Amino acid sequence: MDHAADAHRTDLMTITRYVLNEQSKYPESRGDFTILLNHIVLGCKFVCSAVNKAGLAKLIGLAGETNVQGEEQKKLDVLSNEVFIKSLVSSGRTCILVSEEDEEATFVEPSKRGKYCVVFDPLDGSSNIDCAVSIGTIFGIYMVKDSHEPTLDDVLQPGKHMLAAGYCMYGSSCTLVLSTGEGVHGFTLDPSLGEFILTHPDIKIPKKGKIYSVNEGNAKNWDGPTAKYVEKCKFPKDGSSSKSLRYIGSMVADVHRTLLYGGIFLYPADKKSPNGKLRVLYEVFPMSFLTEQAGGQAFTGKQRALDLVPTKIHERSPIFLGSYDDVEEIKALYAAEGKKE
Ligand code: FDP
Repeated sequence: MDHAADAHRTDLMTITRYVLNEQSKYPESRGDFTILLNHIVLGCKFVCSAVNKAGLAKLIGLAGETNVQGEEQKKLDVLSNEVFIKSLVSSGRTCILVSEEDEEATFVEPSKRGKYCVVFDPLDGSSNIDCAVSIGTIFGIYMVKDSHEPTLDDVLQPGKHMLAAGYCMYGSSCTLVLSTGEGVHGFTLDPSLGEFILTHPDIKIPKKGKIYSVNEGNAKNWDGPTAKYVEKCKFPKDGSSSKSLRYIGSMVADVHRTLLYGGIFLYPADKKSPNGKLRVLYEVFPMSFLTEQAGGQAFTGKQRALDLVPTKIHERSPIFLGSYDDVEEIKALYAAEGKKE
């Protein structure tokens, strides 16, 4: 970026302006999506401000509850969840909400109902809160199937049916990355304006990367293809350089780096967790949607991640996502393993 030019820029592409521009391509559109997105953006700004103040405001620490996965809930998780649920319901544009923090889906009361279903993790990477490492919000948006009474089937749809997906990373800057199905765009919060400004237009993931990102502490339980792939990253036999290992342990931050620098992010199945750790609806799908939109691939070990049809709202899946060529390699290893069986 040209920071000197930035300082004098007067024609700012805010996220709202960007979405309104997109909307103008569809004359029949009534602005519902723009209103929904504005409410997601409001939630992100609130959480960003809370995360920034967390150390000072003593928001850090356990809230004394556990979430549906049996993990300890932090105060910031509870707060972020409440903020997003209230903001999404008050938008008047949603009918079903699925949050990582809530065991059951929220069905919006009829008087406030709209046509969108939002699946989200209000504060992903929460084990990193107490040490101020980047964390984030992940979201995906579906359209309710018919204008009938909404049911869980409206959110148990394959990821390829998502209309939009994104994440907001609360890091050294607050960055919102969004795809409405026409490429991936990154917006950075200008705290003085309170606006997200387009700073990373049309993000394209490098075709091949130099980084692999995985929790290697689980290596003893990996299956053959994952173990072989990581071995190849470290000891390539084709004369290429070894890849670097980078693992933050916060999916938003690891995927953000993967989108910008290229490489591969893996959360594979292992003997202890045959379905991996990451949740299909609000982690695997949105991140796979963004990766594909940026020109990369996302694979579960068995199929294209976005083809998966979830049967439960908190279902998990293994995931390998990132640069096209890097994911091609792991797909080949799984295909070879399949032939042996
Ligand atoms: P966290 O447990 O801190 O909430 O699914 C949540 C997640 O973080 C992801 O953000 C992250 O990629 C992954 O779990 C890290 O898991 P490991 O600690 O098992 O590596």
